[in-house]
Amino acid sequence: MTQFTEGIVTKSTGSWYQVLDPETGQQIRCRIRGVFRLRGSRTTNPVVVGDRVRVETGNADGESVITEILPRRNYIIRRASNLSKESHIIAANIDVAYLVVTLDRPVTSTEFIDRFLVTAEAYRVPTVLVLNKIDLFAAPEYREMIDEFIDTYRGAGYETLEVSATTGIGVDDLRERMRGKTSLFTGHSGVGKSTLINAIQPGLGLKTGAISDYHHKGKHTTTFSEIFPLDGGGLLIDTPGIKGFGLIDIAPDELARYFPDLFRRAPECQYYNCTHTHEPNCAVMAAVARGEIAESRYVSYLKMLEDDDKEGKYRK
Ligand SMILES: Nc1nc2c(ncn2[C@@H]2O[C@H](COP(=O)(O)OP(=O)(O)O)[C@@H](O)[C@H]2O)c(=O)[nH]1
Ligand SMILES: [Mg+2]
Ligand SMILES: [Zn+2]
Repeated sequence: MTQFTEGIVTKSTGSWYQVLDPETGQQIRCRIRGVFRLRGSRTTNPVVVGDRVRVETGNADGESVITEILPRRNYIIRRASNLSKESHIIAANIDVAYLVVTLDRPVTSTEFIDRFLVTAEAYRVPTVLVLNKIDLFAAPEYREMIDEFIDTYRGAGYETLEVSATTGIGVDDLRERMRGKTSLFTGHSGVGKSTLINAIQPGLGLKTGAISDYHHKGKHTTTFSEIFPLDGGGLLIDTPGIKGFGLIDIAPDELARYFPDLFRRAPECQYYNCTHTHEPNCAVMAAVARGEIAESRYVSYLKMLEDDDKEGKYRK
């Protein structure tokens, strides 16, 4: 007999989907109806992890089918690849995104971080920065570099946590924060997302290090985002490493609004439509000159505007 259930998509491979029934804890293997493929034509993936969906089970052929996607509260979207016009939604219905970054091995550039933060602002996803591998920077000569990083992002209004997945610094705190919430882990390949998740919830046994790095080097990544229910309540989304972060649907005259540290100053600019690039009496440029806005943040802003000029690369 055909029945309907509501659930959360916990894995999406493109050809089949896994849906968690929160009431029974059961994972249901599903297909989707072709109609979703058409409707989501601009994104490479119509159904994403974190989606709340309706599922039809108990069909005569034994196959469960996702029949409806409930409206998304928010999501993280990026350009599918450098030259592509298509977009890719990483996950939906996120309480907190944890952007895992490292200052070395690998280096996470401030431009990458700022691109992610702009998207998260635009699509209303609260983001916390997780500075992992802090154990590599225990020597006093690194303190200044770390403080500068933390000041930059705290100054912009973002919580920034110092963490070491391998020595356990900050892991209990993270686990507590994630209780009862849907959390997303994202960042470059190799920053320690899987190691961190294994530390937060021992027993998951996610692959880490060389093996997963190898997969991420290919043109087409062979791994997919996946959600893990947490023992303390809540859901954790692990994502494959991302190399770049192409912006989607953000117009140049809107861009500054997604830099909270810049936008705070904009009302004091002489011109209401100031682009903060060349105008006289620009309060944003003045704040950068006084060191009240981190230079790296302003440089990211300019680069994103510039990319936009070039054939609208990061728009549309
Ligand atoms: N020194 C140090 N190494 C770490 C830390 N976290 C992860 N690693 C190492 O970084 C490599 C990549 O980790 P992995 O979890 O696979 O990264 P992912 O690609 O982001 O999932 C592995 O060799 C880990 O052992 C950390 O806090 N400190
Ligand atoms: Mg990993
Ligand atoms: Zn201005």
